[in-house]
Amino acid sequence: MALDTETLNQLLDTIDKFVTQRLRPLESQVGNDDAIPDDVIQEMRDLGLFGLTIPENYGGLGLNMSEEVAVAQVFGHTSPAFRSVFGTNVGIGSQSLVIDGTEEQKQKYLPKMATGEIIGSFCLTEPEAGSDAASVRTTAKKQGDVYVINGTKRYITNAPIANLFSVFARTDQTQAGSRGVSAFLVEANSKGIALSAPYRKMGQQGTYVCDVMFDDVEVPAENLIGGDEGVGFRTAMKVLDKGRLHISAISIGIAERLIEDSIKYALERKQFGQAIAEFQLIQAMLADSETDTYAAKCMVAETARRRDAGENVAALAASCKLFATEMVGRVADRAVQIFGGAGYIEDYGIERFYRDVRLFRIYEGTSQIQQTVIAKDMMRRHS
Ligand code: COS
Repeated sequence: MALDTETLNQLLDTIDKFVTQRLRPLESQVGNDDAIPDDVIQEMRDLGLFGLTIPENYGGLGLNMSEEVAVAQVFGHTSPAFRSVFGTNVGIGSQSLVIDGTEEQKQKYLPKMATGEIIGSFCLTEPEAGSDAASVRTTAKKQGDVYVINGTKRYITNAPIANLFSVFARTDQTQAGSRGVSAFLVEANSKGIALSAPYRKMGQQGTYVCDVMFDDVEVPAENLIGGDEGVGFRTAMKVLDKGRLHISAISIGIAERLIEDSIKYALERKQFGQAIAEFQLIQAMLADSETDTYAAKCMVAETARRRDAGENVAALAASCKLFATEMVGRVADRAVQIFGGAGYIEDYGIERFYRDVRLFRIYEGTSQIQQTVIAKDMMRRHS
């Protein structure tokens, strides 16, 4: 249910203050320590951030898509690692359950996800199934009242701190593609689960990512999401449609932050006897970034509105993700250029954002996968 305007504005204001006053001063520390302080995570719980999109009847705030992207944009004004802590509960770690779970499954897990007591994590990618997500090799074989899961999931965000995994595994060995895949809720303390060491990454330090290995892990049959086999891939795609809009909104927020930093610097920094903002070649970069960001903002707001109105926005969400994530890459590149030497130096934080945003063009579907989703939709509509 949509919030009234005043309540939404209050929420955005609270988050803006938290981001500006509490998180921004910690960016450099988080980048160096590769960890989010525990007290910050507790404050996120207290603010209700883990439950932003979980329906109200399960203890969340039940934000619709338009509200979610508005919040995500504000959260984009700081390092993306902060958002990642609660990002899986708001997005890919909870939405399989929210969208396709049974009532019993929702009642069992969602209230604790809304408070942040349970952290959810989305296990789709495998060593041999990245962009080709329908080719998952992880198996789930039914034996009496349980499914026995075997396989490896790769690059799983928040796996090191997760309590609950949404796992996509093949229940029908005779079906090679998407139709043999089912989705499961697997508690992280189940016997037979092992985690790799956390990955060391190009950017987004403070975001936790590792592999998850399943060795004869027994999962109660009632943890098959929605109770039906063979529809797990579709569940994953529905979750990703939403996730792609969320990532687009974060990209917009970061672009806004980088523009703010760039204009401030360009007005202060003097060369040839004047502020570099006075030079038209600098102005061109600022104007291109502003225009790029505005375009992405319009796309995302419109697609979110259409999703809230009940439309299938799979291809539009792909367009948003393609444009917004490539856009923030351009904006970050221009920010480095405007800062010049300072843009390459750690102390200014610009190079950190430059590295952080690179991931957006890869995870939750690469830019090339978004292009294929868009083109497939075009061909379907025109055939
Ligand atoms: N919503 C609902 N159902 C969807 C859907 C969507 N957005 N997209 C596809 N489906 C359904 C299709 O309707 C089809 O159903 P039927 O078998 O009942 O006809 C099924 O899913 C398979 O669809 P399709 O044939 O399009 O699947 P492909 O194997 O061609 O793959 C891509 C589609 C490439 C788009 C998909 O594999 C993908 O998104 N890959 C990237 C994965 C990704 O984002 N990974 C990141 C991991 S999370 S960080």
